[in-house]
Amino acid sequence: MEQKLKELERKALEEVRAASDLKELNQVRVSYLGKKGPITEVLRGMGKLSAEERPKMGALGNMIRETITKAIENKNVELENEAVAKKLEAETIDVTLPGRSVATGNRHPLTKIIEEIEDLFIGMGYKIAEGPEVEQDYYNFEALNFPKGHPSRDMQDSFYITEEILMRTHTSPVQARTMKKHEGKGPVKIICPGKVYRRDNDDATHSHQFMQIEGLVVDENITMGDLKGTLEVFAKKIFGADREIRLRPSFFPFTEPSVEMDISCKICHGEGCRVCKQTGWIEVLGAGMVHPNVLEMAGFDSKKYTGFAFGMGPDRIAMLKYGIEDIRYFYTNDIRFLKQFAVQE
Ligand code: 2NL
Repeated sequence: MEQKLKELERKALEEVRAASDLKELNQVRVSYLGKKGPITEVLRGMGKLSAEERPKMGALGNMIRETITKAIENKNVELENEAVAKKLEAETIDVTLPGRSVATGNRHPLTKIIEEIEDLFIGMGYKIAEGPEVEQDYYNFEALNFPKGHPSRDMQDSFYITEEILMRTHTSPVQARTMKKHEGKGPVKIICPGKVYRRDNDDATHSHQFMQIEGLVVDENITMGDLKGTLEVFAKKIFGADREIRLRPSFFPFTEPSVEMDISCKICHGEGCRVCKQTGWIEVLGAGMVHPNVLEMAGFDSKKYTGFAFGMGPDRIAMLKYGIEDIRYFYTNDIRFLKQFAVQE
């Protein structure tokens, strides 16, 4: 009996050792340690043994059971550790691999310029005003002192929808509308950015749709000095602190007096070059003191109130600032062009 038990122990331990996974190990446990297992079966024959032998065999049987149980427990831990190690290995992340880059867009150069100008004027207490692109003749021309017979009122120069309705040719109607809303009371201090439309044949410097930003201040005691100081701050912020400005007399129907502002040429510092057409100066915007007729039509007392206004084309500003040679680049969505403005955000 002793030999049979020892043989069983040897075989069981051998099978435990050979088990390659938890399922196989469990089968070994069931087959050797179960109630109907071979050890119980052998010990059942103890009745035939002498009273002396019986407890010895019983003790041996229990010892063998314990040895096998221990072996199974150890093997169990071993197999579990192995399974965890295998899983860890399968799920390893190589943190040294290069990351997948995320494709990002960037702001359009015109948006950049417009937001930069907006930020500057918001910092000086201006509000942003917007209005319709499909506009009445009254706000686009009449309320701005554009006389009947002015060439910009020609069918050839504007996109008319009816006799009285057209695509706005400037953002000035937004200013006329905003002034009217103030019901004769200042101050008005606004910046109007937006799309405008002209009946032009597109080329390197003309586009039938482009951008405009206008500014308007109406209050008591507003002078040409306020206009000049404001324009100087603008020019130095957008084009650089080393730029000079120059105001030249000009004409616009809605301002009197009217001026045009030039900035000193950065390329030649006033010497004269191709960019500034040998003059040392580059034209940037138009401006002036709001015409009394415009103030009166908008409901302001022109004896009490004065104001200044200015208007510029962000397309032109961006072309000057970034050295862009063709206005059509802004509107043809060539990603190679647009991507050049992705940096320095
Ligand atoms: C230019 C010139 C200018 C204005 C726009 C304006 C608006 C009102 C009253 C008076 Cl409601 N003026 N706007 C004044 C002077 C010049 O724009 O060459 N823009 C590209």
